Amino acid sequence: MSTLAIDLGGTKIAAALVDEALNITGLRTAATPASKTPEALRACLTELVTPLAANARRVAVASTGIIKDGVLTAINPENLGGLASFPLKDVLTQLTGLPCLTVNDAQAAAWAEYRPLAGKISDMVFLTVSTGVGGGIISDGRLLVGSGGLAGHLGHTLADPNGPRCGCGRIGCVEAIASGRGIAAAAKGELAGCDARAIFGHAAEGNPQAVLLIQRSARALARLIADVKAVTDCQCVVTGGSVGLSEGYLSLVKTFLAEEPETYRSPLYPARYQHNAGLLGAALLAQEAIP
Ligand code: ADP
Ligand code: BMX
Ligand code: ZN
Repeated sequence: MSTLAIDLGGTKIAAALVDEALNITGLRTAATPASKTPEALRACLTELVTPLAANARRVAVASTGIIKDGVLTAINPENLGGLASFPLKDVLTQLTGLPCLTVNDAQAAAWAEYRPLAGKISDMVFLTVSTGVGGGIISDGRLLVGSGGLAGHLGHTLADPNGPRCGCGRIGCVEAIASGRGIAAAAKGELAGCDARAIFGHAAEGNPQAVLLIQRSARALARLIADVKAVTDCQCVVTGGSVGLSEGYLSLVKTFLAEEPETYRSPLYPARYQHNAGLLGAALLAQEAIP
């Protein structure tokens, strides 16, 4: 029987049924409520999962935030409209009556993307460039979660000591510069108030400020990828998220990565499962954990 898989991001929430062969049916999406209080998120999840639950054996949630013991704790609450914490597992168990697995979204996506490569490589890093910048590390064939769930939060490493303050409290995180929110926050003048999607549109039309904002993001990501190579000796890096998968972005990152010494370069690939990597990774982990 299927898994009810949910991908909860800072901008959108997706829910679908995923079968043993990873076929996705009944995909439903909603905008993530930007509300400090948990009620709006609970209502949104109720709306999304209710039509799907009857056909599921288990629930699998890939979510933004540090996920520990089924609870979401935001490292950057600004990505969730100020929401700092949410009892994901309890809410979904109550809503569906089904057993539930919860995992960080980028960790889940890393697992989905690694599965087809298992046996060929042992070390891989997944990076999502989306509302935030998230990461998942596969080391020696295993997904690193960490004792507190923090493993792989690579968006909160340093990009620029003189950069903007990140919502996590640090100064100059990669996320504050490279993410969709980071790109939008730096926009000025005629681009002030635009979201990252609109800024990509302006860049495609040749707007010089938009082009610079996207270059700034891609350069920060390339430097992160070089750092990640030094830390993990990964055999490749896979990228996802709406910014990471947008037209031309990965080739720009590759151009900046080529400026780094060869030791720090990794082959870069777009996510094979595109925007569904988080959903599928959570479903795979739940199939393994909840027979
Ligand atoms: P989530 O963070 O909820 O997983 P996404 O991966 O869609 O969601 O990332 C959301 C961010 O991506 C927002 O900053 C949004 O403006 C930006 N975005 C959405 N679509 C595009 C696009 N086609 N090109 C570039 N950026 C995009
Ligand atoms: C943030 C952090 C990570 C998450 C990453 C990408 C929060 C709420 N989230 O760094 O846990 O993996 O964003 O999340 O602190 P997304 O919403 O962009 O997919
Ligand atoms: Zn940060």
